[in-house]
Amino acid sequence: MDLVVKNGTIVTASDTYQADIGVQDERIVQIGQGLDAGGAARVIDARGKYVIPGGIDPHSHLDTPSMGTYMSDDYLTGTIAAACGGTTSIINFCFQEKGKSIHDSLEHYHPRAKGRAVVDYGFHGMISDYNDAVAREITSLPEAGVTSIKLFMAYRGALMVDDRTLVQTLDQASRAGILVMVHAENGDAADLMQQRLMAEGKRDPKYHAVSRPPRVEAEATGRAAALAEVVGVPIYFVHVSCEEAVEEIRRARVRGVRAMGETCTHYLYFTEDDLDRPGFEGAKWVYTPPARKAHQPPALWHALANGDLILVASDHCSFNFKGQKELGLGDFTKIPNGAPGIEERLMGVYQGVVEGKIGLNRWVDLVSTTAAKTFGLYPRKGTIAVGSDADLVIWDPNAELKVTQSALHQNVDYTLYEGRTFRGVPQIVTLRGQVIVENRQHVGPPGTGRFLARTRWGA
Ligand code: DUC
Ligand code: ZN
Ligand code: ZN
Repeated sequence: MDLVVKNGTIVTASDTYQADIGVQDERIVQIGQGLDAGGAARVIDARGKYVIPGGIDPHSHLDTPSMGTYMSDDYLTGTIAAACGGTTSIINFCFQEKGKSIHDSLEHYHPRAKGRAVVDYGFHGMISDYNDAVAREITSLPEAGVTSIKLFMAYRGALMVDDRTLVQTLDQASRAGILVMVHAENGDAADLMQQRLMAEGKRDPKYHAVSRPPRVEAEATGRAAALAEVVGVPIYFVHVSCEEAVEEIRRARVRGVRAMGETCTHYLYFTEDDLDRPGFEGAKWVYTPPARKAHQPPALWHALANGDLILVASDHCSFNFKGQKELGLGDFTKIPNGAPGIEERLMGVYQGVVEGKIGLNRWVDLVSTTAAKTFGLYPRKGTIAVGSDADLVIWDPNAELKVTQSALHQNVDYTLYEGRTFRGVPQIVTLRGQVIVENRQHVGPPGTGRFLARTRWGA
């Protein structure tokens, strides 16, 4: 055997039990009590620890241009941070440049990831310049291993698509086994509010939240869900930030629509008050949809516990405070939208277990299993079973980490969680049986990650 993990408590989305795990040729080949570790190349003693399937982050942005600047994490730094946080697979958005096809964007991103990423990676298509040619090429994406695509209902005059484009894409994509992901905010309303606030001299980061209140998100969520219902197809809502949007998803589901929503770690922790931190510091919390009022994080935890929301992604989208967030000094509409969080995600959601908001198995479901099932990776990823890839996290439930920017691995000059202590820390991480993190440090060369060709929705 290449690796035996002994004495740990295996936690999957459905079960918690004590057993050893045997790994050979990148896969789990045995699970049982008292496995013979004799002759194994490596033995990990996981006594007193949880052994969970590697985290799957289905929403990250690396090495991508945005709002006149460039994200600070590339496929090396971003995936090292992911690995150190217990994530062994990511699905990254491939930005479609104006005048280029979606296949062009895949060709652009493949060499950026290959030889650099240290965890496995897949790609989402992303439509930012819709035209007939793009419409025609959508159906061929699964042949390239890409079975999901994102559309924007926000960012009027830039990325926003109209309802015609949305219904057309929903129709075409779903017939090809592609899941449509939607950034649901009413772009016209947000645009008008931005203009009004700027004209009134309201230019500070805190007005980011004022310009796109919950109803802006809920309106688009309800509309997109209704259009998915009319077309008779599933729909996936990225970065759900508020109970009003959750309510629209729930209503759609009650009507029989296959509407799915993710939230992101930062929506579980931060509020509009963070956008109003002294000086310009609030710019660190400018992500879209924005941080909400204080009653929203508990409502989102509740939605995760009861199944109204199906998973937690990072929406990792890192810009340095110095020189990048500062582009929006004096004009909140120019602050690059996004925040880092790829490393903090598993620990951030685990605090819900520590605090009794969710159970241990639900945690695994939220950070790994459901993403694998939703995005065509299960059961190769997202569980601990014979035949699955040996992506394992040895999780110490008693260790604590005081989060500081310097204690993390992402290439950005801040963390939203500075000074917080997380209980429950990933200690050792394996990718297909190879140890890539030990004592919270990345070990091994760049390029251990492989492209994940994903199966079609519903396959
Ligand atoms: N949407 C994202 O998913 N990430 C960054 C900004 C945005 O609008
Ligand atoms: Zn978005
Ligand atoms: Zn995003």
